[in-house]
Amino acid sequence: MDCLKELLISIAKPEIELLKELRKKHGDKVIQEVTLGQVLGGMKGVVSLMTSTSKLDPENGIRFRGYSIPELREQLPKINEKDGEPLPEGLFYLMLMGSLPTKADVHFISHQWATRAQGIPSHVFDVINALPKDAHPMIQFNSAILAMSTESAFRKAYLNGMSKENYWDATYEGVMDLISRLPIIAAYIYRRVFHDEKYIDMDPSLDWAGNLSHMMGFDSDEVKRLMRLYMVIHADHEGGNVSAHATHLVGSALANPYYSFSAGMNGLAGPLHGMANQDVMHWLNRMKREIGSEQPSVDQIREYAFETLSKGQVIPGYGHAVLRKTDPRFTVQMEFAEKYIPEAPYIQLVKKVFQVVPEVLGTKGKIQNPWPNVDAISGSLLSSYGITEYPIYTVLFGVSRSLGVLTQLIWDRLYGLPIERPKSQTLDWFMDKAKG
Ligand code: CMX
Repeated sequence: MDCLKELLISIAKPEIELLKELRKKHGDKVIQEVTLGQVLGGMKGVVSLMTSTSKLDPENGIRFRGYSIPELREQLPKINEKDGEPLPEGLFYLMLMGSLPTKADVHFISHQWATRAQGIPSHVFDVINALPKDAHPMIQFNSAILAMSTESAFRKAYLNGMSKENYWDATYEGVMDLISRLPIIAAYIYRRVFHDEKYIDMDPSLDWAGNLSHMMGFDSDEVKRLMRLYMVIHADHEGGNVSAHATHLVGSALANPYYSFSAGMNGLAGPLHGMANQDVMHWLNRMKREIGSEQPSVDQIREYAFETLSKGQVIPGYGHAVLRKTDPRFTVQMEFAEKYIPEAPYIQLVKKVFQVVPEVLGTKGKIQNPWPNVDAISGSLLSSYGITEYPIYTVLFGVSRSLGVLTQLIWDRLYGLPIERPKSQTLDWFMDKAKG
């Protein structure tokens, strides 16, 4: 057993006992009343999942094992201490172990992933190549993830009579393989679709995010720095968001990590979730085209935003199911942009949109949160650094999201969480409840 796994099981054992005790002694305790409106309104605010990797506060945003994004930027190990961004390997360690890693821990994970990444079977690339080039990159990404499940250590061990106590171990092996390989898959799709199939080999001496940037064809320190930040801030958003919940739900049937993560990625591909990052770019570009200006004025943007609402459309990049303030993931990207590329035209535009859209959405009355989310700026930032092909943005989100949802899956198996099976009722049942 490698040192990471040994540490993990030693950390997990007391927690597993604690959970057993909790369920045995306090299983009958009522923790919350649930209204009919909550059930029919997407179960917002209904506590029904246990996830320790991160926690989302409506006012202050995400904290990973208690650490805010600014704290992570300060305290996680970096390649370049003076002017760098934290390594996603460090965030993975933090989410898995619950404490900050040392540089040696991060180096160990980087090395593990670079080694494991070498083993992608050739049929995975055949599967991608069998799809039309104009198939959305998320279709290609998810097909590759499913095709990789032929390698699932979990399924093989299960068929060989693996005991329940060892589910976490086989899951860990699949998760480490899967995470290590996603940058290669994402970069392969990017080069296939947008760069005439001119592929770039991985450089095993690079870190995970640096390698993604390298294999996509961006070797500057600037893009690698951006990629590390991007991979950190999109990694996790507690357990109830669509990609995390879908991964957990499918995993609860003991589906292997590839099937489970694929389910999450299908959810991420929805325009109300991860696809919003590219939709923002389409919205900005449509606005520029229709107004006939590269830099529309604040008044013109206001009018365009009202027009979008009047057509019954959403303004992508704004609003959130949990957050009630500006998303700190938006703020940190804006800080990054202000520091390095304040004059970039898309950044200028995003700032103007930010000045008026919350006010426009506020007039709608029913919206709970008119403030920008992570997607309001991420595409503009990537695009300003030369990654101008919008359909790849959700794939990059997906590569990052693997860190959180797959760490959650390892912990689901450590805790031995059961199959998820909420009760559904008919409309008549709800009508009767309303009367009674
Ligand atoms: N533009 C227009 N209308 C919006 C809106 C927006 N950006 N955000 C919310 N609304 C509307 C909702 O559609 C809903 O209208 P109906 O009652 O007619 O259905 C009403 O305002 C109330 O919604 P809410 O309770 O405030 O928000 P929800 O929890 O239902 O939805 C979200 C949250 C993110 C889906 C929604 O804000 C939205 O569609 N935003 C735009 C898409 C987006 O940016 N998604 C990315 C989110 C972050 C991520 O996962 O990556």
